[in-house]
Amino acid sequence: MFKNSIAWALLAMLWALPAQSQSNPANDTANGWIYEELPGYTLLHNLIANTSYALVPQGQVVTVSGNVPQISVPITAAAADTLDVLGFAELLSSNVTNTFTTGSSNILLANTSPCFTMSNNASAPYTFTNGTSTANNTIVFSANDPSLTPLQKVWWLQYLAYFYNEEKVALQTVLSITTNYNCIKIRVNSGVKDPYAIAWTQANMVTPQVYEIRTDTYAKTLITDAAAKMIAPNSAQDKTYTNVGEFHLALHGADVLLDTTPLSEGELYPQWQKIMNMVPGASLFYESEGYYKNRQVYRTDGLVSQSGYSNFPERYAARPDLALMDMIAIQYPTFQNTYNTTWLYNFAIGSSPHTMPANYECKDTLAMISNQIHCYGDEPFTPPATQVAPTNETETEDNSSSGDQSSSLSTGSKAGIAIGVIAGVAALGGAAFLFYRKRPTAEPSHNFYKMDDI
Ligand SMILES: *[C@@H]1O[C@H](CO)[C@@H](O)[C@H](O)[C@H]1NC(C)=O
Ligand SMILES: *[C@@H]1O[C@H](CO)[C@@H](O)[C@H](O)[C@H]1NC(C)=O
Ligand SMILES: *[C@@H]1O[C@H](CO)[C@@H](O)[C@H](O)[C@H]1NC(C)=O
Ligand SMILES: *[C@@H]1O[C@H](CO)[C@@H](O)[C@H](O)[C@H]1NC(C)=O
Ligand SMILES: *[C@@H]1O[C@H](CO)[C@@H](O)[C@H](O)[C@H]1NC(C)=O
Ligand SMILES: *[C@@H]1O[C@H](CO)[C@@H](O)[C@H](O)[C@H]1NC(C)=O
Ligand SMILES: *[C@@H]1O[C@H](CO)[C@@H](O)[C@H](O)[C@H]1NC(C)=O
Ligand SMILES: *[C@@H]1O[C@H](CO)[C@@H](O)[C@H](O)[C@H]1NC(C)=O
Ligand SMILES: CC(=O)N[C@H]1CO[C@H](CO)[C@@H](O)[C@@H]1O
Repeated sequence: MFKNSIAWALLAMLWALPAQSQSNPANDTANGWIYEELPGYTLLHNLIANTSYALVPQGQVVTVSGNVPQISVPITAAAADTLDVLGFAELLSSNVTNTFTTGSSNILLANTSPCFTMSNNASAPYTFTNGTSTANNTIVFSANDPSLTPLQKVWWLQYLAYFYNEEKVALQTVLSITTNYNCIKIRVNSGVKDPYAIAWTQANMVTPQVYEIRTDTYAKTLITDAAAKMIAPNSAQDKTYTNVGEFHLALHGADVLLDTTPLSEGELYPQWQKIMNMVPGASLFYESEGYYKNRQVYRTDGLVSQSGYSNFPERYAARPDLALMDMIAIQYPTFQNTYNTTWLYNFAIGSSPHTMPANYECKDTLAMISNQIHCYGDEPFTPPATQVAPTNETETEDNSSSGDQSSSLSTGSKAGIAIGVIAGVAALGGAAFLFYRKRPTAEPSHNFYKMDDI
């Protein structure tokens, strides 16, 4: 048995040996941040936002070279201006969660974690934000960046931990989550021979309405690590569509859709179909597709707070192991029989999101990360023969491996579509991803918020 803990120990050793070399996974530029140990302080660089922080132990005075803000660590009070930082802070000690005394108004509303007591009348010397501010009271936290892979995102736990002198214990948590992720990735990929095709879709209700098929590194890595093929627009094609027929056509071969279109309260699958123009007469291209015929349309907001806010934007970046496990479980419910998806739920068959219990409690880190994933890497997973067969007619980015010649369009007409679409679509930017919305409840309406606008 190649058990998690053994794998963990190996990983830890791997990390410990080349302590100062470039292969130190805790100090890899690919993660989006690095640190330097300098006399008397630690210099932390956020490479995505291009900001740096000199972390000076409380009560000490050092001379910091360059125009770098000095921060006394551990910091004693902070505000949250981005939700995902709370999902990470939750994995550190209560000494960390207790410092989050306040946040912007939409964060105070949308926080789903019981680990924080934030008030709208407190003030804090530092604000964790997703932005590019260089003000010396702002700390940019960029784990949400879609150019990071799931496993690169989890290293931001250590970035956050540096502000609290908890980087050593954070490292263990990162390695433990990484081990679980890699174990289930290996198991599912060694067992699946005929992969399903998954598209991550999102309609944006700008005018004119546009439809997006996500192609970023995060989405692509999560889907392929779950042993699926990612449906992606052909290379000459922009990832956003104004023409709904072209959008439906691009979804050809999709067995499963994962959708993050923002919906208003009370909007369910029928309303979603209208938004996606999957209604009779809109186009010929969707009715025969696997995702539509087999009702395989999933949403990420399957776990909501008592007041109806989705837990996914807060925790998905900190818990790539659960995000991957969900992506596997929607395809292969028997992968681990004891696992119920954390966030993803089948929207097309009318499943309901789970509401967190009123007595949901803040647990310690170990309790948070254990007992969910049980994985033995040397036990390859075999999909049961009773599973619906993949459509196997997929236009994926990787056109070489899947031997598919199913598209009825010539390359010339594809390029024509691409040029038409590119000309018609205003640049949407990489964002447009994490909308967190209030799910339907019996309570009065709140406004909903787009995370990227925070
Ligand atoms: C981290 O990496 C950077 C460059 O990639 C290097 O300058 C720095 O010394 C490294 N820090 C540690 C502690 O290894
Ligand atoms: C990053 O910031 C430094 C100093 O603040 C500046 O010199 C440099 O041009 C910036 N780099 C980028 C890519 O913005
Ligand atoms: C929290 O901080 C106190 C005081 O610095 C320290 O004694 C305690 O060990 C810390 N707790 C954790 C879980 O790190
Ligand atoms: C802040 O609000 C809380 C209730 O949310 C209240 O108990 C407290 O007295 C307020 N503090 C100040 C300084 O207004
Ligand atoms: C920025 O830091 C300097 C000294 O390091 C301090 O004098 C100044 O008040 C700080 N500005 C803000 C907005 O906190
Ligand atoms: C999964 O969900 C089912 C049905 O709601 C429940 O009976 C079961 O206890 C759950 N399993 C776990 C491990 O939470
Ligand atoms: C896809 O096919 C085209 C033309 O057949 C080829 O030029 C391109 O390299 C292929 N792409 C991949 C990722 O295999
Ligand atoms: C799917 O396509 C691949 C490559 O053409 C082929 O090897 C495989 O047998 C097909 N699977 C099914 C279920 O048709
Ligand atoms: C500076 C920074 O971290 N910006 C990120 C904010 O979040 C969006 C995604 O929602 C990223 O695209 C940005 O890079």
